[in-house]
Amino acid sequence: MSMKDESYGVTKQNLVKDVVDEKLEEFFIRGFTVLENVLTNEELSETRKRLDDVYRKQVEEAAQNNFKLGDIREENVARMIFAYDDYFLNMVTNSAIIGYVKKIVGHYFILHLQNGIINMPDEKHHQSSWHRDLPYQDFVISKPLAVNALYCIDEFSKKTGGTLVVPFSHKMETIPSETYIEKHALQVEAPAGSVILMDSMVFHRAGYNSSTIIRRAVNHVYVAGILKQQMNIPSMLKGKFSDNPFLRMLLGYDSSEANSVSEYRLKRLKK
Ligand SMILES: O=C(O)CCC(=O)C(=O)O
Ligand SMILES: [Fe+2]
Repeated sequence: MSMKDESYGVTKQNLVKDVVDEKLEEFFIRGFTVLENVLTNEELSETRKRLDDVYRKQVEEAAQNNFKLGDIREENVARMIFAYDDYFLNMVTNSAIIGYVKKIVGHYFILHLQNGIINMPDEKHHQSSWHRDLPYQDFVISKPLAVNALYCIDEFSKKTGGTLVVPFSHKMETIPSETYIEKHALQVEAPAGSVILMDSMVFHRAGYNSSTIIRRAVNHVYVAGILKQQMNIPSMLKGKFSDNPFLRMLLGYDSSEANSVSEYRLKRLKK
């Protein structure tokens, strides 16, 4: 037995059998972990191109409604990108990620959001303010209700503005002081193609991009089935993908509220 295996007076210890367990232990204790090599280089170049295209489309949509995304601090964020380009459903349904989500929030979960973040060189991004992805929530809970999968589409480093996180902050009701954050926040450094798996209650923010490359990310929040979606995804998709039972659950087709007691009971009758 090596020194590091010794313990005293301990009756229970986590058991780590494989790399998934190792990552999960890190996730539950620190609030986040990094999974490398989730996307290939080909997928990354395709994603960059398609993300920029969807963003352009959303800029045009705003223009048609006579405003600029910058007017509402939405510049360089593309929302619900899978509803604009099916290609982005691959990230939502990635089997490795879904495997983790099941182990974290349980078997019944829905997609709350999918955002593309375009962190431009030498520009302050709105996501660079400290926040939780379940905003305005100030509780502590023993099991996560929500988990983020933040895909690094370009390299995350100190220079490119990798995400900053406050470890363990999913266990704190309030955001720690500036002094504490200054001392203990970490900046995630990860190669393009990695995924940051994070408890949605962890305080985090996008870093400042002082490089010359664009630092893109695609963020996903998966929530326990009792929570809401950021937008009404089923109404946005108009039935698309609803013939697949897994996608029905994930995209929220099966969790919309019944409009009456009769409708609620008729739904149960069909189950
Ligand atoms: O881009 C990042 O580093 C963080 C993005 C983020 O916090 C978000 O999309 O909620
Ligand atoms: Fe966030």
